[in-house]
Amino acid sequence: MKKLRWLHRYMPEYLKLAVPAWVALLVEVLVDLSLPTLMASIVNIGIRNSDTPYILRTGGIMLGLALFGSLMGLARNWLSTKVSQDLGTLIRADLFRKAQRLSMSAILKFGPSSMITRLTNDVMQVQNMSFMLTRIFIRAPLLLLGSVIMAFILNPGLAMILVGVIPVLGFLIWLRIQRGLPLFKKVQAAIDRVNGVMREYLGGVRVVKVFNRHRYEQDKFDAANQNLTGLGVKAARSMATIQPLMLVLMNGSIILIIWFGGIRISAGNMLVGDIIAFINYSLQILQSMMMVSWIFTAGVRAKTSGDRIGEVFGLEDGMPLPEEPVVPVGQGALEMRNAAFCWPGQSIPVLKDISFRVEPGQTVALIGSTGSGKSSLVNLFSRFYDVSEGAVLVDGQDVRAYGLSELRSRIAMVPQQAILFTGTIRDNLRWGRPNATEEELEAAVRLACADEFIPKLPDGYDTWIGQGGVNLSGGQKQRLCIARALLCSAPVLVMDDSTSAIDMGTESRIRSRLRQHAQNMTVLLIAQRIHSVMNADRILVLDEGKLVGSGSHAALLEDCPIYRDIYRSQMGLDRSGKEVV
Ligand code: TTP
Ligand code: MG
Repeated sequence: MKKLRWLHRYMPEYLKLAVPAWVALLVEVLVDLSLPTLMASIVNIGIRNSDTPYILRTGGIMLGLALFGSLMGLARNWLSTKVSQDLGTLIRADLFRKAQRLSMSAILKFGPSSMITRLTNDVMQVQNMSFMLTRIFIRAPLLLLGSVIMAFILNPGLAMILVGVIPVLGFLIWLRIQRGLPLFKKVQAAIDRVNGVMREYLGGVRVVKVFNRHRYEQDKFDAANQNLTGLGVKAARSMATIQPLMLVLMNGSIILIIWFGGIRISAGNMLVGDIIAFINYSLQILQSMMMVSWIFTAGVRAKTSGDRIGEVFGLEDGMPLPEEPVVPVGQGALEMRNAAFCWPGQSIPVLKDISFRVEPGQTVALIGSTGSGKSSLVNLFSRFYDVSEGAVLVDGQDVRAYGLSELRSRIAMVPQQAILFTGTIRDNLRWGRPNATEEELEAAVRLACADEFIPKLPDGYDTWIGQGGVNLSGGQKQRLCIARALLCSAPVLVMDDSTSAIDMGTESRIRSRLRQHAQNMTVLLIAQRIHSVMNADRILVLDEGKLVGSGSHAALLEDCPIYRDIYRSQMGLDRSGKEVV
């Protein structure tokens, strides 16, 4: 139950509507309980004495009560629907907010598909349960208890039959729950997997088509889907056996009641009306036990889902933040002091003992073979992750001393993967600064050389971009990402291999425009091509997580063998400097 503690915070809001629903329910139950007794009196008094006015009067009262009960039922239904839908909405909103606060490594703990299931399907289960709670939870025990009491009042001897059967039924329900719980946990995990396969397929649909892997993907999906079906059926079956068993037991006890009641009536110890009422109460007990079994089925699912939601709420929020964040001042100096970095969950550091400094306004390039840790390195400045040793400084202050949004608003980032969002080009560009003017927007677009293609698109700036920017070319996407970052007008610009899909001519145009119009900006530029880095103020060479060279192009050619190798391989020269054919 500890994992369900997160539900507490929704209780005040929930109870506001749930309590009136329960009051309405209580009235309904009282009506239900009074009807069989009234009926008994019609049989015992009215029919026995042929007292028609009595029959009509009592019948009228019964009708009135039934109508009133239905009205209450309507109100209660409205309230339960509203309260459970509201609860679902609140939980989903909070889950999304929580997901936004999580650090990268925390989000990766469950993976995107599971996070989505948790936010949708799992919340739905909890929502269902809350609906059941306001509809039948109070009703079932009340009806059960009331019916037992009324049965006792009518005839204690016969009521003993019921008292004998109810614990057996209770035990049956308990037994099923024990079996059901672990099964439903597996069902939710299976939903995660189905979502996962679908997500992966949709994300990589082009690759699937190119490699003609439809059959493979279909099989993968079928396997996940079959698995879900199998588990779902198994879980539902394990719960479904309760109902028939209960029916057999309850109908058995009604036979006993009629049997023993019959004997009593023949002996003149009991009235016919009482037997009718008694059977009615027994049926209500049966009905309420059924409700209890439904609610437990829903409860078992909701508990599993509630735990899964609780796991998300239980994740540590992002990174430890300073109590009193420092206000950033400065023009955008970057520095690393003996920084080392390990990916979460791994023991081998991907960056070792890195120290360098970038002065405000400088352009520093970072080059190194793939996997050498360039992206990992720049991620540290925006504090997507924390260093495991040493320090990362922005404007002379440790990044851990700033508030996260203050820090990140100082560093405009063009990530290695050109990620765009559903919306128009204009929406996407304005991400970093929603209130940017049209002139600022166009200036940023010109710097990124995106003015070369945006006007040619069908709707220009209002062209709709599909999810992930599917309707643009790689180079177009990269240019939009550069413009988006430039529009933030942050003092630091980090470009992670963000011109890899842009042809050399355009790339050098972007570089010269940046040099002319953004002289004050500190630029940290990652690139694979020597051409892209040659003109930087300084070039850092990264190899297997270590900084192996730092200096100008000419200096590095002189004294950094790794840089020389990269240069030669890209110029088509062999080690001795001869052209390779
Ligand atoms: P990167 O820092 O991504 O290497 P890179 O940017 O230099 O490479 P590229 O030019 O191809 O963009 O990765 C460095 C190491 O970190 C690499 O061995 C893989 C590892 N790594 C993880 O373990 N988890 C991750 O999420 C990422 C991105 C990298
Ligand atoms: Mg990279």
